[in-house]
Amino acid sequence: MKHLNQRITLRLRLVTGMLITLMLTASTGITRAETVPTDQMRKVRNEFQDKKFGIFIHWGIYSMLGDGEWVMHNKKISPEEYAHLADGFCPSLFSAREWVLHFKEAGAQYVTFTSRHHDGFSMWNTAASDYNVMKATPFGRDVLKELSSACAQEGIALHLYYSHMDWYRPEYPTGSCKNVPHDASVANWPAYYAFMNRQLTELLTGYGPIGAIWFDGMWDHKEESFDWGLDEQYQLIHRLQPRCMIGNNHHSTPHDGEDFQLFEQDLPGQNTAGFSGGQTVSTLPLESCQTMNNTWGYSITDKAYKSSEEIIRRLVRAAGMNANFLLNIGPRPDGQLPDEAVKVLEDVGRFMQRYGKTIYSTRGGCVPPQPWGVTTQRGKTLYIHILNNEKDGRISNEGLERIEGHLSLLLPKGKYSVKSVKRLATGDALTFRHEAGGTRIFIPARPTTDMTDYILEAALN
Ligand code: FHN
Repeated sequence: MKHLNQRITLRLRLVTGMLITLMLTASTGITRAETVPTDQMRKVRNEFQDKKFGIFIHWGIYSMLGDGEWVMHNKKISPEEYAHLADGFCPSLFSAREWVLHFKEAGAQYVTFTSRHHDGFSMWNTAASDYNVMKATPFGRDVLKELSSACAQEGIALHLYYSHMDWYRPEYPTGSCKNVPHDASVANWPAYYAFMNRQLTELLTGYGPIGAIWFDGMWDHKEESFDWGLDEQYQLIHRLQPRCMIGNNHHSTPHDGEDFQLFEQDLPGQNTAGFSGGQTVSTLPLESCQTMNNTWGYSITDKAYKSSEEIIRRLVRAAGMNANFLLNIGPRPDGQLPDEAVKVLEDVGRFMQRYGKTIYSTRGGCVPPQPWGVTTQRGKTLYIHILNNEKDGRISNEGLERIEGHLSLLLPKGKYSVKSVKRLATGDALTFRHEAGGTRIFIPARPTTDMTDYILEAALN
């Protein structure tokens, strides 16, 4: 009887969900991604937003050439020639556990690993193709298996990047990336689609709980007529792991069935990198992925690393815009993380240790981004992050105003009122007053030690 009741309740929920979806779609044209997720998925999405900070890993046989993950395409390397890289792939210093300990020390809560990038090489022991890290390399270890065990051991969630585009397989119908041409007559979409779904099934059945599948490469075919078969593929993923989220870096507003929205090298609403022209910010959880230097995969010459301070500020800005921050690392061909990346992880870790409570489990604050920085919020606590205090290694007052001889910032008027404000690092209470334009907070002379992010904590009524 109990089971019958449960089944009836479940059915009712399902039907109600479907009805709301249909009604919304019919009356507003909004896609399912914007409508009613299951209770379970709502919880998963919320937990994802709480995590706030993840590490992106671009690692594959391309790393051996030290020229980024697009080297096959950029250098017009034929699949036959490129495949020889696998013959020499033996990352003798690879330790999944060491990686994960570094991520954990940095305060990251999840890792997104490139299971298969555009070069078509699979970084796990897939039965769908011998072109994989276990069978085609002298290394002969299932890198993904090791990573998933290390993640499980250390409590880090595992997300998987999976490329829709493939420069290696002749069955994949070449799209806008034409540098590695294939004989169009052998392209076979049904075969390729079945191959991808076989691989996705393996990933979702053999590597423990997968937090998300992170698709990329769909932009290779922008033609309306090209049907990627997303509905069926997304259903497969949700059927195999109902708690697995789906994100797709198609550079446009989320499609039906997606659980979070991605922004590449940009914060939500921006389009400085040129990948977000076609997208509007949705109500889904948001994630901004960014590189430490200029490349995703290992580049032996790209030393243009952003400073740790700059990376921390990007993470904080993302949180202030209600987005997670996915920070990329391109490990070396020997399996180690570049020294520069390790240093950044250590520095970010120190910041998160001290100020993580202003980031984790917060949402973008009730005060939208301002010229001086951003706010994050948990319940009635508002964290005010002054991010412009450093310029060229010196204190800067950009975005702040000097009023009656004192430095101050204005929280513009909104549906909130401030009860008290203190400086987070010291607990010192700060003076503030309500003005016509909002709440003005007076900031004491700032020590040079808090230059990365000068944080105030305000209690709201
Ligand atoms: O082409 C890829 C690129 O190599 C990298 O994986 C990034 C990560 O966001 N996404 C693609 C470009 O949109």
